[in-house]
Amino acid sequence: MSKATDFTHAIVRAPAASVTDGLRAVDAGSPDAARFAADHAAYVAALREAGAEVVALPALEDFPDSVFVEDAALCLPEGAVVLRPGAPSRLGEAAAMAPTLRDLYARVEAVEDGYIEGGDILVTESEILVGLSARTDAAGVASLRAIVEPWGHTVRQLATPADVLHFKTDCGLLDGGTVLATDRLAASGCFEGYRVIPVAAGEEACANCVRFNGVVLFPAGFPKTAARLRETGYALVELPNEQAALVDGGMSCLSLRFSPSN
Ligand code: CIR
Repeated sequence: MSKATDFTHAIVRAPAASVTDGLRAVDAGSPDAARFAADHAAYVAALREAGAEVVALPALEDFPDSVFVEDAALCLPEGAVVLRPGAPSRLGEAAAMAPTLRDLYARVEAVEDGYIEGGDILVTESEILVGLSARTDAAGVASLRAIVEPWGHTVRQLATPADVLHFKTDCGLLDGGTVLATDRLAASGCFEGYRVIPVAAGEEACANCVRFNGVVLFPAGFPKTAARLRETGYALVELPNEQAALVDGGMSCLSLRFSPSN
C-alpha cells in the first residue's frame, strides 16, 4: 500500500459547456463541449474501474476551467486543504469545492495567503513537492506548509520550468518513489533520490499521468512512452485527452484522489 498512489475515492466535476472558454497558453482552437464530456465520462469510468468511489459534482458554468478540480484543493490522508488558484478566473473554484471537502473530511483547512494551484503539487511517498509557477507563489507555498507540516508532511519548494503551466504538466507519479518526467524538468535535479522514467523525445505532452491503485491513467497518442512504461511493468489505461489538451489540461487535473479520514 502506498498513500501516494492507493486511494478509495476521487472527486470529479462535469465539464461546463463554457469549457470552450477555458484558459490556454496557446490557442489551437476551442474544445468541443460534447467531445469533452464524452472524454470525461471515459475518464470517470476508468477511475471507477480502478476502484474509486467517485464523487461526481455538477458543472459550474461560471467557471470554464472548473472541470480541472485538482487545482482547487489538496487531499491528504490527514485532511484536505482548500487552495487559492492564481488564475483570477479560477479563484472562486476553491470556495465552490470547500463544502464537498467538509462532507468528506473531519479536518479541512484553507490557504489564506498568496496563490497555489494543485497542478503545481506532487505528493510522493516521502514528501510534497511544490513548483513555483505563474499560478503558485512563495506565499502560497508557505501557507500550505504551515497547514500540512503539523500533519507530518515535508514540503519542498521547487521551480516549474519557464513557460510551463504547472509543475505536474511535466511529471506524474508512477509509484511512491518513481516519476515520469520530461527532460527539461528532470534536468533541474528536483527528482534526486527518485527513479525517473523520461518521456520519449517529442512526447513531452504525456508526462502528466495519474497512478490510481493498480493502473496509470495515461493520455492516448504517445506510443513510445506508453511502450516504455509497459516494458517497465506499469499497467496503463489510455484515455483520450485531445479536448482537455486544447485548454492545457491533462490526466491529473481532472480529479482529486484520496482516502477520506472520516
Ligand atoms: C488552466 O489554465 O488553468 C486550465 N485551462 C488548465 C488547468 C490544468 N490543471 C492542471 O494541470 N492541474
